[in-house]
Amino acid sequence: MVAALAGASVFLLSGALAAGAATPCAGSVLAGSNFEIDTNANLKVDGPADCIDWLADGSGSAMRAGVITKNDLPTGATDNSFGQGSQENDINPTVVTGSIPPNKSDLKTFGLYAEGATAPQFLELFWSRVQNPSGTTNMDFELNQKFCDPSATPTNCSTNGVTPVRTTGDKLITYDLANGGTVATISIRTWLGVGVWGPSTDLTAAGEALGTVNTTAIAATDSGGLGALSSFTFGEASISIAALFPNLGDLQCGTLGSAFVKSRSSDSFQSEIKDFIAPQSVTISNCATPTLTTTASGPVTVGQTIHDVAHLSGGTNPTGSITFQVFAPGDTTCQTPIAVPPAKTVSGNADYTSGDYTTSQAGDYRWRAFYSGDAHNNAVSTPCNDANESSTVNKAPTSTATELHNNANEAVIALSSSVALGTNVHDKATVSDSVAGVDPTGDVTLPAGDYAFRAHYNGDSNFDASTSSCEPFHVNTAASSTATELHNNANETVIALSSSVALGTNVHDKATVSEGNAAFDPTGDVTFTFFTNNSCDGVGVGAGRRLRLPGALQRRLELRRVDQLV
Ligand SMILES: [Ca+2]
Ligand SMILES: [Ca+2]
Ligand SMILES: [Ca+2]
Repeated sequence: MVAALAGASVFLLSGALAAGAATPCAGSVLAGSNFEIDTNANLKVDGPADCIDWLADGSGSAMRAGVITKNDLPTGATDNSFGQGSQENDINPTVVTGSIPPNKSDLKTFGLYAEGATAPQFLELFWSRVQNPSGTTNMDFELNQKFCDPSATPTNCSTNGVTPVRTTGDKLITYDLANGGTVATISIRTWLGVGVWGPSTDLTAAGEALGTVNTTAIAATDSGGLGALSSFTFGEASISIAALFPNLGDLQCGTLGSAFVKSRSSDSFQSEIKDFIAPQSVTISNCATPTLTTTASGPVTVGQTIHDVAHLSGGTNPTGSITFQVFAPGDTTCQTPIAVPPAKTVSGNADYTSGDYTTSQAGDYRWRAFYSGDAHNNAVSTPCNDANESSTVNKAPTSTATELHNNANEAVIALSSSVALGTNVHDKATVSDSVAGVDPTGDVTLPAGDYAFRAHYNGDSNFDASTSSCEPFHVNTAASSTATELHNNANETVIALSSSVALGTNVHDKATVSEGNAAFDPTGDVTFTFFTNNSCDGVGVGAGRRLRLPGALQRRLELRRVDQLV
């Protein structure tokens, strides 16, 4: 059953308000139409050049372009039909599988055609059936606004999963042929809000429809692929579009999206409906469908405004409004719209510009535009990711400045100045930008040179990175003093300066390095020099042992990071 719905195609009636039909052909046609609803219904063109029929031309030709046909499931045990007792007002008729009884119409194919490519004013319909049962012939074409598609959301299917849910204003075209009759009565009913079909209007009597049946067999070669048709198994009808949408040319237009046919047991409208051919997706409309394209602004820098321009064309004196939606850069499928008022009042086919939207992120903003439609024009909108429907927003520049501070008193240390050894300092980085309402985020790093700071801001999704100037400074060395003591090797006693010792005494010298810096301990070497005079004059003799001071002492310049992001 579902498979029977596959391959749905669409035909479109549009612009019906624009122009009249061509010169009517000299044949059996509905007034104003060129489509042959032959007294003995057939599919081939019989009349002169102005005439048209289901086939592109005379005997042996194929279906003309634009004809939509839909076959029933094969006749026999796998055919589907409505369950016993189903009738036209049922909103959820049951669907059953099985052969159609010989006293009922076993449907074969139905077809539709919109007469007039650019200015259609007539809708043609045909039905065909396997055999001609006794009794009256009653075929109902149901035209719905919604099409049942089990794979769509929503499906728009009734509970049987095949026929669509009905909408107020749906149409039912009834084709009723008396037993032995050759001219059908074509009537129309409208689905009412209360959930029943409204009263029948006889379109045949009103001159707004014409329907006939084949009284002789139609050869397979003249059937456009329907196969050989015995008498009374092919019926055709022409209906004025104005009858489908009665206010045509006045106030209203309408659109129908689904068509299917079913057989009814008798002239009684309440009688049982039996075989059907599953719905076909169609677009039957007397509304103009304007073309809507757009041109989004950009590129700009984050924080600046963007807008969209909608180009409306092809409408029939369009009125109504155009609204705009914008979608943030991450919303690549347009899931979360941000309305950009004001809605623009439409007055004719023209360009309409949205309000400004102030950006807050770098990236590609997406736009959609929606035309409301009006009494003569269908609503149209641009899809997500339509051409020219994105505004590029670039990152904003930043600058980073630094200041060196003394921890002890927060005083700013001037560039290239000197501080005492052991001074604790920290660097303060300030990231600046010129975008109101959007602030940079991210990190500032302070990779210290030996004696300079440079701050680097790594940027974020909205702001470019920036690096401060080099911030040099100098750390002074601290003072130290070195004192010596002469020791007697024998007893480690200190030998006073300028005193005397006995000949042969072994002595050594001890050096002490002192400094007043609490943060640092001195490292390096002490070199001893022995002099043979009493005044350390000259170069000395016999360099003594060179000693290394306790080393690997830690430098304690402290680096601190201070975030002051604005
Ligand atoms: Ca015909
Ligand atoms: Ca014909
Ligand atoms: Ca069927």
